[in-house]
Amino acid sequence: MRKCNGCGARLQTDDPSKPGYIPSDVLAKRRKKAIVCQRCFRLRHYGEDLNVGPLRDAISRVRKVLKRYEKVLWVVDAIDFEATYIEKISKFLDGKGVLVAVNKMDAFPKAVTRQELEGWFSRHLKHEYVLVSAERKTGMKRLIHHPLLRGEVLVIGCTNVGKSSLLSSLGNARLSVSSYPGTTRGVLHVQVSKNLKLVDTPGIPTHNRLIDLLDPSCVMKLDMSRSLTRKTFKIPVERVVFLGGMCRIDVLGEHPRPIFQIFTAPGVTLHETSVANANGRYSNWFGAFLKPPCGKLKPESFKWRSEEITLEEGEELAIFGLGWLSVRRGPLRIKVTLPKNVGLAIREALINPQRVYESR
Ligand SMILES: Nc1nc2c(ncn2[C@@H]2O[C@H](COP(=O)(O)OP(=O)(O)OP(=O)(O)O)[C@@H](O)[C@H]2O)c(=O)[nH]1
Ligand SMILES: [Mg+2]
Repeated sequence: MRKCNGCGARLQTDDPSKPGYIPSDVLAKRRKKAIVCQRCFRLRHYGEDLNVGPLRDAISRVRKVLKRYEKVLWVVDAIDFEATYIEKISKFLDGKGVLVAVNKMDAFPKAVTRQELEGWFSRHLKHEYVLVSAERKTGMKRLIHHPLLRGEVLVIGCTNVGKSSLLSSLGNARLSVSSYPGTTRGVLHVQVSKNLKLVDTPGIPTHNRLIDLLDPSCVMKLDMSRSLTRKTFKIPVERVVFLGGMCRIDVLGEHPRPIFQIFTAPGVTLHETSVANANGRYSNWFGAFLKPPCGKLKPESFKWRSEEITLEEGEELAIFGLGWLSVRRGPLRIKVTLPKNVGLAIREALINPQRVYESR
């Protein structure tokens, strides 16, 4: 059975709503040539994702393939680190040679030095790692000259971290890439050099990133992988900041004027308002003025939770799949309201708050 050369799904001519579909006349015409399924064709040429259903059994499929390989390149997302450098994957890798590629380094603001980022990642990774950007092709030499990358190496990681982008940048392949989690559906081999073959795999799904809750066209509009936007807030208590309609931050507490910055995707509306406005107008703003979500969803389409959190100066709150909040002058006491399963993590500031402030 032939495979799609973009996403690795087994080609089939029966069901357009399932992975790997290709019309039978197209398949017949390209009998001996490289071929992509209808979904990959549309992704490449029209930038649209045909929804072919959720990725099923990715974990068991990846674990099965993993048995055949001794060496693993684990790709994680630098701008969604806590959501993608996870125990669930780490525990599969016992006994394997592991190198971590921390991808999307280009998305950080230009003012941040490589040294600062190196320092932070060296304190937060338990494995050997290389900082890379598949998009800008930086870190590629350090990656391919790493002693682990010889022979056949399996590439794994959560969905949407840039595994296929990295393989396309390293090798002479054109794998399908999109901002929607679950693009790759099967295993694909890429010969990078005489001595190195990398093997792409379907991403391991997460269920706690905001991008896991939105539909493909909305995730594409968010443009989470472009350079992040950042905005500084210096606001009194009892004000509200919205990150689109999906995350509401109420500033609480006694501290007169905390200062914080929000780093998020260019497509996310950042809006500060009064509590009265936030309460009264939210459902009209949801998905219209406040994006994401997109389209006709209502707040009732999601299950919500609220959490009160105090952050000190130099700390950040990572909001999985959405961005992070960094405290410049604290303490900052907030109530965060967001969909129930979206993860939060408090961490040491990734971008030194002093430095960010200076560079504004
Ligand atoms: N800014 C930036 N974006 C990147 C980089 N690498 C990948 N992306 C973007 O990240 C998104 C996901 O890329 P893919 O290569 O499809 O990711 P994947 O890990 O193969 O995803 P799945 O196949 O769903 O598991 C796309 O929108 C890419 O353009 C990078 O180095 N920098
Ligand atoms: Mg992929």
